[in-house]
Amino acid sequence: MSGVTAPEKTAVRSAGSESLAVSVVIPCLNEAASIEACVLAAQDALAKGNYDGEVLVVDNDSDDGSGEIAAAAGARGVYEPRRGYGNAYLAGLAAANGNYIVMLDADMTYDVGELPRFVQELESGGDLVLGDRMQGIQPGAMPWMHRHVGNPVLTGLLNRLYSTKVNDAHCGMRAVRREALPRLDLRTTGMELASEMVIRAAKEGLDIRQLPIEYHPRQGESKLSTWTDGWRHLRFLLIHSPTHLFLIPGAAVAALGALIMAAVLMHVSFLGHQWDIHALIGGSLMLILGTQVIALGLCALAYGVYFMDEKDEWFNRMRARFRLEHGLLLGGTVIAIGVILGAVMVGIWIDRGLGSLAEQKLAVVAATLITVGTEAFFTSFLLSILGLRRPR
Ligand SMILES: Nc1nc2c(ncn2[C@@H]2O[C@H](COP(=O)(O)OP(=O)(O)OP(=O)(O)O)[C@@H](O)[C@H]2O)c(=O)[nH]1
Ligand SMILES: [Mg+2]
Repeated sequence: MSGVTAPEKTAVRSAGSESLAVSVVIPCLNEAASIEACVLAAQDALAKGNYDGEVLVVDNDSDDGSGEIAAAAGARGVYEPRRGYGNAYLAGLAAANGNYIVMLDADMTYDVGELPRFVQELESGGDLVLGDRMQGIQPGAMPWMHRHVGNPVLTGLLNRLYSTKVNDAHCGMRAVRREALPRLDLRTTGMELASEMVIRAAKEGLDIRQLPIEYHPRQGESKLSTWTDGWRHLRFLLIHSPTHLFLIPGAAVAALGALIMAAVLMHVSFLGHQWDIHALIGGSLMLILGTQVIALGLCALAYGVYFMDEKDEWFNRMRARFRLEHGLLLGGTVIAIGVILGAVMVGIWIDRGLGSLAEQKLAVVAATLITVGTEAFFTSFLLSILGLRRPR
């Protein structure tokens, strides 16, 4: 918390008896060109809406005097020495006193006059209200790559992975009910905080709403780095969904590998070719790798469910149905079949007087089964270990 005295926690809107207080939280890194105008506009919006509130500027270690300019304009100051959009917001959200928190950039790209619309959505039950800039981007406000590639691709991926329906996952103007913050449990330090809010809200089943808004050309220099920040978002999207990162690709590759192996062993011709040992080795590789990735995914899922409070219906159903012994039995059986095939191969070799042997296919199948079976066997143990100290 900053040392500046905070306003009343519960404010009364002059129009009625309903109590509320609004905090406008503005992260700021070297925005001397716009921060004063931004603070004044936010104060004006609070005054016009008759909201008893505060304008809070998080100075993210600016070296152009932004923090001082904001304070002189009447903002409540919070200083966060650790750089990063996420760090700035984590400090600002923790310091905010408003029951409703409106977030926006310090660069005058957003019209803070829209504040009442955001607050009204929270008042009517929304938990998180996102601005949607996509139909209101003014000329020169957003680079072509961000508008047509970065934002739609990352937002589309987020929607697909987390079953949300948002249009603009990275919009910097949004509003959140302060009570919802503990459930959001935000932790990221960079720009990916924007994605984290949406994903966490979706996972918690919060009421997410959207409001179309305009996006204006920025004043001052952009702090957004297309590739670094894009990658931080992508990385965040992937690592929070083991199902899409590991299980689906792993299962697809393993199934394709098994199919190729079966096709070779059953002499099925495909694309006018009779596929042989090389295809079998390729199929084996895919089956082994796919199984490995599935195993990692199951462990990641278990970790998420046990220790990160993730909810995964499928995992819980499987956990109720399968015990450690089932995994050991499955792995053990597959290993045993592999060993038997290996023994058959050795038998053939002995039969031929320990001479030259050409049972490559049998060798590949035996080795594959032993590998895959061992993977299943020990993954079952690892899953059990992960569950040993799970919260009850
Ligand atoms: N990128 C970035 N922004 C920060 C940081 N600390 C505070 N901010 C503020 O976070 C807001 C978002 O940064 P912007 O540069 O506006 O990023 P953006 O809105 O995605 O990109 P533009 O459309 O170019 O404005 C601004 O108000 C910054 O001043 C930081 O460490 N990195
Ligand atoms: Mg901006």
